[in-house]
Amino acid sequence: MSEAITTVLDETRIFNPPQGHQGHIASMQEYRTLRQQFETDFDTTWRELAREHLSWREPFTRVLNSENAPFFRWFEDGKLNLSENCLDRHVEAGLGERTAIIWESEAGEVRRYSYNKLLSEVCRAANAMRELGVESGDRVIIYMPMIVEAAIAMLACTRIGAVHSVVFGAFSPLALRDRIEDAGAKLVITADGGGRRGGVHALKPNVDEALSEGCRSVAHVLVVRHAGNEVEWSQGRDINWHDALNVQPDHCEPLAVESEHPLFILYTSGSTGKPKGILHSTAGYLLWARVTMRWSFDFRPETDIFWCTADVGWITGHTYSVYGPLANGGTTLMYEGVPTYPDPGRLWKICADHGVTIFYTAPTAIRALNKAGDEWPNKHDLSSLRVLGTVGEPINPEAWMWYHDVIGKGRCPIVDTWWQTETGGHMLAPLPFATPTKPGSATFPLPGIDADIVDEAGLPITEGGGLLIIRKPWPSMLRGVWGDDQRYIDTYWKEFDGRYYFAGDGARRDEDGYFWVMGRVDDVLNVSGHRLGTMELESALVSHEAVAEAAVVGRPDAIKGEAICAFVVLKCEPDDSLVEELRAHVSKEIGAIAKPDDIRFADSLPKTRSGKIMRRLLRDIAAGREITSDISTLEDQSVVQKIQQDRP
Ligand code: 6R9
Repeated sequence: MSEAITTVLDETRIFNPPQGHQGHIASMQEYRTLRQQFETDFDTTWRELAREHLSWREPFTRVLNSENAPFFRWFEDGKLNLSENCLDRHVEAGLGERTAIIWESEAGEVRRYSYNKLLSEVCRAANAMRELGVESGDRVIIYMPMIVEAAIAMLACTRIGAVHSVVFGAFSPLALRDRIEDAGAKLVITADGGGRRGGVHALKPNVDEALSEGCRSVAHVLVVRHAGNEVEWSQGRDINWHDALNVQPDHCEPLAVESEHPLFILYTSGSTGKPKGILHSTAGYLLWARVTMRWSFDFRPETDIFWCTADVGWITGHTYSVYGPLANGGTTLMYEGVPTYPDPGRLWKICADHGVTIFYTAPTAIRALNKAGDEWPNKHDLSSLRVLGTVGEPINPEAWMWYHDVIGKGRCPIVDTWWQTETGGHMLAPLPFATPTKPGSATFPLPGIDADIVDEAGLPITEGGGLLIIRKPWPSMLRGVWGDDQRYIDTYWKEFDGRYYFAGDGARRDEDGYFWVMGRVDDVLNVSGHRLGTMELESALVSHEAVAEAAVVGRPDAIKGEAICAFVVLKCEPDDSLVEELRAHVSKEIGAIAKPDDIRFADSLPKTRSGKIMRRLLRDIAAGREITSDISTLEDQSVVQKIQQDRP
């Protein structure tokens, strides 16, 4: 158990919501009534919500089709277009001049896109993509920095029914190649590079490298000129984004697609094999993106300036940097740069400069900024803030309290939102002006979300620890794993024989019924809020010629939540340079976020007689803890002593 978790176990403080403001869901009484409504009249409640919040081209009649469970279909006979819901709808309502996106670069340049401007750019991009042969259902990879063109590219895909797959810009060429191939993408949209720490993080060269082998499905690469770095140009294949858009009309008829039309694929790590392509579909995802913005953040599109710091390469960036705010006709902020550049006050300066009202970030950032000292936030006027959110990993009470006291000055409710790439949007979260909060708890399931904590046999736990599950389907749930139906069933539905969605997280319920998410129960690490599979890391390590065998575990880290600790058995004698070489190798295979923090060489790995690596034991060793696991099944008892002696 990590330190964050042990302190959470002792947490008893409770904070009542601020008085004097009514949230979209105004009280716990209203919350309970709404939950009850979903309970007793599931179909009607979802039907009304979907009719109220989405603009339909063809209305749906059927709410949920469970005939082919767990391949659920929502609102299946309806038709709509996502970009129309995020753009045209607001322009038609007279909001065309409202700011949709505020963008700030690391160097301090600011650009504002009104809904009118965003719509015409999206139309041009959609027309350009069509001209390049992209058709409805085709896959498009987006490998970009945090620039407005990333959001434009996503929305343009949705306008013509293309399926986007955003790949985080820090992923390596090899990781990018895997995703391009798995998705069978026709087009890659990228930029020359992005701004990072005062320099340039080149992207286009990574695309060139990724495409140098395989990837035969890719016909074109659209390149945004942004950072100004030199890039090579492959005639016929590479196309300048600006040139392509400039010649296009700023009107593009949105394609009405079926509710279940695939919207995007987003790759995420699991406990086995390569990252899986989580598939989301159109109507259900969009509905929940819109509704959770209101329920969990109390989003008021007329007045709020919403800032989610997540990169669009992650699900949080999809739902809460782009689709959620735009589906509501509100203003979202995008920042391209690191949070501590040029100093640790940067995020707070941006909040002050733009009058950010709702701020959403990850515990790892909160901890790092807390460590940098109170003088940084105290230099800036944070009085515009009214709601503070957190996501990505369990937040330790200390970080929560700092966020609450120093950033929110005790005025702003903290919304700790638990959800996953797979869930599409928030599942557990407080309602900012209704739910009393406890530091470290994501409180309760949102209305309509039938989440529970059960024991291994699937029986509900009234108090204490167990596994987090979701019983009934919900509109924004994943629709499958791209190209691998069996993996979808095996990963999420097998654990409880198809009865519940298995989230892969452990959780505890306290005496007041609050949920406390404790972290993954599978072999997935959470490093600074990023999911990494131990298996993925291990295969990257063993692909190095010097490595015979590797086992990777997480160890508690005060800032990152978890650090990556690799135990490596070599084919040769260890030498000092090998540690750095292996770290660089993993970074090249996956990306810089996957670089192991510790590499420890061992003669052999502790295994059970049946050949399973004893990860719990390795976790104890990595954390420098006393060994608590039962090692009686260990094949060779001397291994433990040897590994412990080999401390770095
Ligand atoms: C949105 C996102 C999902 C995993 C999830 C869990 C952890 C996310 C959390 C949290 C505790 C929270 N997680 N939010 N743990 N409290 N508020 O992060 O998606 O990248 O798919 O990660 O992150 O372990 O299972 P994703």
